[in-house]
Amino acid sequence: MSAVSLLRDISDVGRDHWRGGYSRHVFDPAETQLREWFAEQAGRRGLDVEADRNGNLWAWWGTPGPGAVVTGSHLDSVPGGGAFDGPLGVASALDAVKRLQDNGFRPRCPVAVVVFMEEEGGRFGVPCLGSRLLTGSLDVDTARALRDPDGVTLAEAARRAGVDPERFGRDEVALSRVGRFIELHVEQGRGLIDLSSPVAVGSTVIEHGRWRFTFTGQGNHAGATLLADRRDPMVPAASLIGAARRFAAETEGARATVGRLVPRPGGTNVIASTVDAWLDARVPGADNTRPMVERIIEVARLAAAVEGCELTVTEESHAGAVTFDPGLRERLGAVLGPVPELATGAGHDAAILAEHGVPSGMLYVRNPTGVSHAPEEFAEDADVERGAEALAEVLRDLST
Ligand code: HGY
Ligand code: MN
Ligand code: MN
Ligand code: MN
Repeated sequence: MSAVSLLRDISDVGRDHWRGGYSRHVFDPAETQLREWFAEQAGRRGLDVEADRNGNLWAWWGTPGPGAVVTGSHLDSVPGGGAFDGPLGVASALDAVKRLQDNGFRPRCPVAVVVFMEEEGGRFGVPCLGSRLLTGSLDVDTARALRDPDGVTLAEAARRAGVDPERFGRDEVALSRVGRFIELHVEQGRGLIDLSSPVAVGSTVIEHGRWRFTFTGQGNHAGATLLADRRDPMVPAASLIGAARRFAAETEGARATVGRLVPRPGGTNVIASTVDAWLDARVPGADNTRPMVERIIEVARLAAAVEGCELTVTEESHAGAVTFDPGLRERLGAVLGPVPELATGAGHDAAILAEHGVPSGMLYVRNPTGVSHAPEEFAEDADVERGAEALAEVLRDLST
C-alpha cells in the first residue's frame, strides 16, 4: 500500500463530518483505532511493534539496537485538523520501508518507524508529550496530573489504554537506539508552491510556548447586574487577545494566538465566573518569546485589576529554537538533489529530539494551500508519492 492509499485507508477515522476536520487525541477512540491500524500495517511489512514506557509506538525492521535509523511522526491531530499533519509522516515511513523491502534492500543497521503520542497536545495541552517524556524534558508528576477538558488525568487515560503511567519518564534504552531521526511532514504555511519543488529539507524550528491565563471574576445575571457592579472576566480576556495581536505585530516575525477560550459556566445570559484562555506564542531567534509574552501578561494583569478580577498565568510548555544538524541537512540535500530548505513556525517531535542531542532532520512535502491545522490542509497524490520515494532514498542512504 502506497502512502496515498494508506492515508485513504484512515480517511474516515475521527472525521468530523460536519466541518470536515479530524479530531484524534491521545488514547481517545479515534487515536486508539489509528494505533491498531499502524500496528497492523507495520506487521504486514514484517516490522515488530512495541510500545515504549511513554506510550510511543516503535515498529522495528531488524533487531532493535544502537545506531538505528528512525523515521516517523504522530497520528494525533488538533481539534478539527487536517488529514496530513502527522499521518503523512507515518504513512510515508511505512511506504518507504516497503519500497526498500520490495527492492531487496537490506539495511546495515536497525530501522524503525516511530509514532509519537499526543504531539499536538490536543487533549492534555502539552505538545510533543510523547517525545518530551521520552527525552525526560517533562516532569513525570506534572505529566501524570495533566487533565483533559473532562477532568480526566493523563495517568487515568493511560491506565485505561493499558499504558502504566508509573513507568513514564526518560527512556535511556529507547534513546540509546536512535542513531538518527528523520521526520517527514506536510508543509505548514505557503512556500514550496512558489518554489515549484515537491519536497524540502527542514532547516530550523522556531522557539515556541504555551501560557494559560485564568481570569476569575463574579458570576452574575446578564440582565440584573449593572455595569458598575460587574467583575466580568471576559473583559480582561478580550484585552489579552488584543495585546497578543498588538505586541506580535510589533515583534519581528512573531506569532501570538489565542485559539482556545473557555468561559465558565458559559451561559448566554450569564456573566462568566472564570475564563481560561491559552496563548500560543512564537518568536524567531533565541529567547525572544518570553519577553514578548511578559508584555502581554502585563496588559492582561492591568485589565484584570481594572475589572476587579484575579489573574493567574502559567507557562504550560516551552521549546527552544532548533537548527537541525547541518551535517545531516547536507547529506539529505546530497541524496535528494537540489531541494530547498524550509524554516518553519510549526513545532515537531524532531525538534524536541534535536534539542536533546539526537541527530534529527526533517523533510517537508508541498502543501499548495499552505493551510494547516484545518480541513483545507492538502498535499497532491503525486507529491505524497515523491515524498515517500524521497524518504526511501534517505533511509537507504543512512542505513547502507
Ligand atoms: O503546534 C505546532 O507547531 C505543531 O503542529 N504541534
Ligand atoms: Mn500540527
Ligand atoms: Mn505535526
Ligand atoms: Mn510533529
